[in-house]
Amino acid sequence: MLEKLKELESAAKDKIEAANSLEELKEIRVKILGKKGALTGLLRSLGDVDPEERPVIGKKANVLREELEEFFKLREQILRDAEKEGQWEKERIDVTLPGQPEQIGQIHPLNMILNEIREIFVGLGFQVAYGPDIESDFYNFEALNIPAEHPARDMQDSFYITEQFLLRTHTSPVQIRTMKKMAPQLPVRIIAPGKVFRRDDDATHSPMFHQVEGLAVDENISFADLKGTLLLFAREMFGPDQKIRLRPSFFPFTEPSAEVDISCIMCSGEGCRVCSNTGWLEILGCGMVHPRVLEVSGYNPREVTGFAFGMGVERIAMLKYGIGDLRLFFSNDLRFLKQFG
Ligand code: 2NM
Repeated sequence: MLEKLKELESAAKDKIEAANSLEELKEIRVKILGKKGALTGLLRSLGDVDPEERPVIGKKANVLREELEEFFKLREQILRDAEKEGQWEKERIDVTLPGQPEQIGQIHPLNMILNEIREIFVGLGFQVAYGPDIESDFYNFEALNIPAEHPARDMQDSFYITEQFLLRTHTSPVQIRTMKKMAPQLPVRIIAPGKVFRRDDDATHSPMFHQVEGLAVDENISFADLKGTLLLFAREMFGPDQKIRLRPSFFPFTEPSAEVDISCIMCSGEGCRVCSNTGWLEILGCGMVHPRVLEVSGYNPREVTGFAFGMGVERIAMLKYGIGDLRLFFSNDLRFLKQFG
């Protein structure tokens, strides 16, 4: 019996020492000190022992139990400390590691172009004006001399909110609002940049795109002023050797009206794929403000005249950066956007 106790003692101590986790230690404890554990079993079989030896062996067994309890406690403390240490180690922040570089963005290519356009016209004395994206039928069409039968007024071509309100199809309503506010003060020199909306969707048309429209109203504003302003714009935007060409056109809100071409920026007018061998690229529309438009805006068309123009920001950006699909501007693909840093 004594032998058995000795064996149990050394085996138990070895096992406790070898336990590598609190869980393992718990299992060992059950196997030794539990109800069906080795030491418990030994104590139960005390009845088989010689009555004289019983108190001695009983005492030894109890001392061993206490000793083992102490052993378990010690090992448990060691394992607990180790576990905590491991957790700290895992959570420790190494302040000497290099930092994560901050992903800072950059100006969107459309805003880069818009900034350039704005700077050019601000340099010519124009101010920047804004207006709402949702417009009334009056500001978007009526005041601009666009008759009720005009196709732009059709549901097929514009986004209506109600019968009377729609997403603006151009930024011209901003010009009307500004003139109405300023009249009869002179001069008016504004550009109106912003989002516009039309029911169009392909590689060169998006249902939402950006326009910059310009307007100058004063005494004696002539078509020559318009042409000079646009030539200067073309030179500042596309280079000092730029030429422009005006072709007669039609807009309900200007008379006369013209389309403006610049000499092709790919081939300098030689003729290439980009300009369909014409040597010219269309970049904007313009004209002298229609007398009716001046009138509804509070100016006397017998006393003042004005010129106006409008351009698509996406189209200018596509030409200047050589981009083939306008939808790239709105897909938020960083591989595309990062090329303009
Ligand atoms: C264009 C072309 C020609 C234009 C006209 C006006 C207003 F309000 F003064 F009548 N604003 N913008 C205009 C004229 C716009 O875009 C192609």
